[in-house]
Amino acid sequence: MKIVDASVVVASPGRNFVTLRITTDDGVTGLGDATLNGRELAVVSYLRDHVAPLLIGLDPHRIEDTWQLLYRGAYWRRGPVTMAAIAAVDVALWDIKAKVANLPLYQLLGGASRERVRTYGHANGRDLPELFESVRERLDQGYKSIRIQTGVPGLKRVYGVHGEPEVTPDGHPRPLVEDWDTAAYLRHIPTVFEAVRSEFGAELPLLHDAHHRLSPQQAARLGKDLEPYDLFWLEDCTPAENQEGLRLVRSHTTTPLAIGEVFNTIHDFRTLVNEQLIDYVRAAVTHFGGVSPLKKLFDFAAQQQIKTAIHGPEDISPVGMAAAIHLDLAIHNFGIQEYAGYTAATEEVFRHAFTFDDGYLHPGEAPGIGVELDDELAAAYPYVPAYLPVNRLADGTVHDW
Ligand code: KDG
Ligand code: MG
Repeated sequence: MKIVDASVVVASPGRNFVTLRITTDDGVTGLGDATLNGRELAVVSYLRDHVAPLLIGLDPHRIEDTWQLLYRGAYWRRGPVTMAAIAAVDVALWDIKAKVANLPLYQLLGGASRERVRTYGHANGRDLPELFESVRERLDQGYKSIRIQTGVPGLKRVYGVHGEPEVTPDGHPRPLVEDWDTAAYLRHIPTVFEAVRSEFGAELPLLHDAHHRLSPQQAARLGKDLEPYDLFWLEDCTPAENQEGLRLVRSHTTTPLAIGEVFNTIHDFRTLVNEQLIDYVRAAVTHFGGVSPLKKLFDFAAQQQIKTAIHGPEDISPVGMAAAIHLDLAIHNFGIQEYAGYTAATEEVFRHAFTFDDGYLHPGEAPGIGVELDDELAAAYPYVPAYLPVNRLADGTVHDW
């Protein structure tokens, strides 16, 4: 069996998605997600110009060898563009292998370790009434665990509480500018969790994403202040490329910590895992080089009783999400899966076997990862230039977003 084609489809059914399709001489196809929010076309070029020509003629069954060839063979290691491109190849090859075996991917990863995959959803609100309404909506949809993000008094636009994107007079998009004040945030967030607990009770698992905005000292204070509200986790409390900074946070709080959605190799987690500085590893299949390296990370994390929580926002396509759900079902140290859901247009472009029911996901029993891409429909949603927001302090200084 040989690879005869590797082509890239870019579609924007509500937001941009980049999908790789690999085809074999037997006519079997596999899909991989290569979406890198705000930098999509860099990965498209990496795949079309540099990777696709190398794949033609290779045996699609040699997944590990192809992964090593793309990772080591580029000489230039790591980074989100490279690892998103490699991830798309890895997942497309797993899709092909599982289709040829006539098995859903999770069966090739060791089979099911559970019946269904627990999820959490997002609740957002500018103020408490809006937030409570959003929590109720998620509960009505079946979610059993909920991430809480709110506005902060005095700040106009904050992460998770969406604003309108900005456009230059000639129509080119600009990053939305949010504003930030760490002191106001640190004062406000514990009062939000106090209010949510008194409205929704002690038992509802609650999460919060600090989105890389705090120093280790500030994160330690927030973790301590949130202890009375028994969070499921506090996410990305610091920009954690400074892995050693988590020692300070960890030594001051028992609030569980989750980190890793911007990481793309196991090396980014080395100190965090070896010293058990976090409780959940949060990398995405799509940004971490695929199912093969993510499974290795999860096995490494399991040795320190660390659980998994694959990144699953709206900007991971249903292809990346499907691969994640197969992995979630198979591994032993699964923690929780983020699932933000998709627009109706996205659901039409990407037909998927995975299901969301009563707050739980299941990958389905279709051979492969269980996703088909409708090319004709995809062509009706061309690429739309778009950026992630940026963040500035009151004096104009750029802050982490
Ligand atoms: O593209 C950026 C998003 O993926 C990110 O902001 C989402 O933090 C996020 C999350 O936890 O889902
Ligand atoms: Mg996050």
